[in-house]
Amino acid sequence: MKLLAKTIAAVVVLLCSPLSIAAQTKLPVEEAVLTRAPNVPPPITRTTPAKVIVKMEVRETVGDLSEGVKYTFWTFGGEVPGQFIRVREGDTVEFHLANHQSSKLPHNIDLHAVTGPGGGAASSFTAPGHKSQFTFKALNAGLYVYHCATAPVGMHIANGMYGLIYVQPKNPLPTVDHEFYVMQSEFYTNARFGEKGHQPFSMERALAENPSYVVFNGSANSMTGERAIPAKVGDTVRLFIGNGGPNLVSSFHVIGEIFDRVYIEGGTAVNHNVQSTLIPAGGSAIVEFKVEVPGTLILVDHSIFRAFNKGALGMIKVAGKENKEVYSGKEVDEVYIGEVARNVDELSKLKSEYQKAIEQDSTLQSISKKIVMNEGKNLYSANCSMCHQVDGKGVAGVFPPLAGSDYLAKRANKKDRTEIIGIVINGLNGPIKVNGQDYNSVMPALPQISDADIAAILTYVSNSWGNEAQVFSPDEVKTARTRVVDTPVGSAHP
Ligand code: HEC
Ligand SMILES: [Cu+2]
Repeated sequence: MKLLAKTIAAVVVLLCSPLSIAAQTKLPVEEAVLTRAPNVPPPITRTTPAKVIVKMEVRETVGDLSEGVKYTFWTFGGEVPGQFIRVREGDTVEFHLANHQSSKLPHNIDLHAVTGPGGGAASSFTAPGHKSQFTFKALNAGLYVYHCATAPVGMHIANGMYGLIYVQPKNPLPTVDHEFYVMQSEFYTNARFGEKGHQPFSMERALAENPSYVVFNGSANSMTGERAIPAKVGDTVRLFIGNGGPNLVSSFHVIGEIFDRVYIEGGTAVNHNVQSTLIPAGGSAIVEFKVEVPGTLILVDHSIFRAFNKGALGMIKVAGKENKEVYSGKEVDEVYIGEVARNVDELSKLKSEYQKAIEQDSTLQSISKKIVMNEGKNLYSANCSMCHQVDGKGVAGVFPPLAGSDYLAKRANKKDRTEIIGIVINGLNGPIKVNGQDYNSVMPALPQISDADIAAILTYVSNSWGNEAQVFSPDEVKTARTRVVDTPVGSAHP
């Protein structure tokens, strides 16, 4: 925000460039405010045209595609997606494209907002360590994608070279509380989603249109957790959404909201009351919605495996007071056993047969343990590590250690392990001693976790960081659950 203010302050300067069309018409000259996602430059309040100077630098840089996953991105402005450009319908745009000397390849820019050959591509073709300039008149209002169009075009786009330019209409859209910039795109790596380390581009997967990542704003976690977009109950939110592709069409949806208005494909036509809107590769949409109740809204591509398994997921965290008339929250929570019951029985029988088969084969056993340990690690990191820490060492005096914990070791190596399973199901409070140190605090209950998940977590914690114990099986947890469920030892949520 500070940066924005500074840039705006540094803006309106009157000068004349001998090269440009604007020189003859004596337009006022200003430098465009460029922002990084999810920020959008402030609305343009001018009511007459100007000559707007856009300065953009191409950089090839290594960044995060997901937690621990590195990728060499080719970028407009240092990040994916490229910086957001905002001009006004009728403006003359003088575009300066620089290609950093550290780049290995030439690049250029094709702006869909340009009326002219290649959208500026040929005029902006720039070798490493050079810069180019061209000028165009923003004749058509709307939200437009820009991208690199240097051969092989698909590869330049696949590596991150795209962004949005908004040509604000002469009659601007009404002011809203928040404007955000969200751009979907895919990444193609040989390795599967989430595999750590530096992952190179896979031309084969790009040709097969089979991405390992589908993301918003350049990475799988660009808008989740602490990086979620904030809003308040009562706010109207406008999202400028683009799809860089290179291949897929987005079925853009916000879980928990309905779009009050959609500027279809980023143009002038407005649709109302929309659940999901299609955004073609190389296309856009503007959506607006008022948030009525607090909670977390989830941005997804409703081609839903992309959202939950490939990264196309973002969050808007809405703060504010509940409105029970609009949304009640959970009103009934009862056990319901219908037609599926028989099938569940059969499935659990098969699972336990499978388990027994594994127990009789040492190779299968060791593979199965590795799978469980890996699942346990992920579950631990999602459910326990915020308190007990990733390395299991806890926080002295506050959260007891699991690494080398005598308390855990004793209970994980008993014949009957109901007590330790009960701690994960019901939580724990009251005084305990771990490795000679006293703790008297509260661990919240995690009753919504499945038997298999608890088994995996406990197997992981009791076999990591030097700990050792037998594998916990889902059946063992299931049996323990029936014994502990009525006698909670502690719970942060009464
Ligand atoms: C919100 C913080 C928090 C979370 C999340 C949490 N714990 Fe705990 N845990 C505690 C606290 C605090 C204690 C000590 C409770 C007491 O003083 O009675 C504890 C105690 C324990 C103990 C017994 C003491 C020891 O160090 O051996 C085990 C085992 C344990 N937790 C495992 C887990 C596992 C497994 C998870 C994830 C499923 C988990 N905890 C999630 C806070 C947490
Ligand atoms: Cu390029």
